[in-house]
Amino acid sequence: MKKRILIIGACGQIGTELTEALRKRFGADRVVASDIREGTPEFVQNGPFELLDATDFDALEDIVFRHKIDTVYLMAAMLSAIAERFPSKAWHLNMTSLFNVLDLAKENKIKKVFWPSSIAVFGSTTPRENTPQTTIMEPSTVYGISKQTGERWCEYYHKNYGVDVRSIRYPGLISYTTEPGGGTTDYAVEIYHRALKNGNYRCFLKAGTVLPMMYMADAIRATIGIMDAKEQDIKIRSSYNLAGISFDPEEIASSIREHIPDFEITYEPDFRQAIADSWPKTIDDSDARKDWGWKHEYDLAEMTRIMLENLK
Ligand code: AKB
Repeated sequence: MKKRILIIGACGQIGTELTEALRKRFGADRVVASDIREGTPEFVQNGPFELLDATDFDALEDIVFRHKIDTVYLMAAMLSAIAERFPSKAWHLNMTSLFNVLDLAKENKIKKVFWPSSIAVFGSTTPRENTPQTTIMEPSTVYGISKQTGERWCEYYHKNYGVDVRSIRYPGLISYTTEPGGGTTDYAVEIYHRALKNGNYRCFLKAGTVLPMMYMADAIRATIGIMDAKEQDIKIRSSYNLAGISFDPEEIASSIREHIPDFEITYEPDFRQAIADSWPKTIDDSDARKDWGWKHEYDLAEMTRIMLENLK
């Protein structure tokens, strides 16, 4: 039987590009995009689209039945910075949507699940350089706590109910198609928009704040790569560390100056600094490389070239 895929949160930063990549690969009619908000007209016209609140189990089950879905990518979530403003809403969305999807898989109504975790699962007691796959995890944000809890539940559903759930811990993601919404790493996208528009950027993180990041094309390849891997090759059912590039705001500003020599960056750290300070600087992703062949492609210079060229 041919795959039929549902993407939840398809209008978000990752969802938009993931939908496009999966539609290219499997055919638009086999990939149902869904979101709590209506997508752009082009997006909705390019293939099946459903309005869906991922916390509503019955609505989700109805879409799964109507479209004969076998694989779900659950991309809806409230990110780190915004979740600190709405802790209980964030917890409700991030956890209820996960349980809804895992329960459908447990009842065998879907066969395979992708669920994104994040570097936010780590905390200030985690080793920050080359952060290992298995290490101390004491997240201090609502988002991080929800992702760490989610990882434990994914592992539990796999071990006890045989659910084929796969996950990666995304670093900060950078893309020109859709802007991120409410994350701590969002500065690394905003900076390109402002560089082109104003020639300067006031950064909400301090100079020297190194964080793990990744160009979106690499993240999409990783997402599809882990879902393509043979079931027996997926040895970790909580979530895999995933690394691309790590840099601080100064380094991204310097890479922009290669194209816009007068570009200026100033610093006005806010509450997001404390979140960034609790996250790793670099990640050891050797398990993902070994188990399912992960390898990143984009470096900072190449990403900057692509971002500026496309945002222009
Ligand atoms: C955020 O900043 O909250 C996200 C993430 C690292 O998961 N981009």
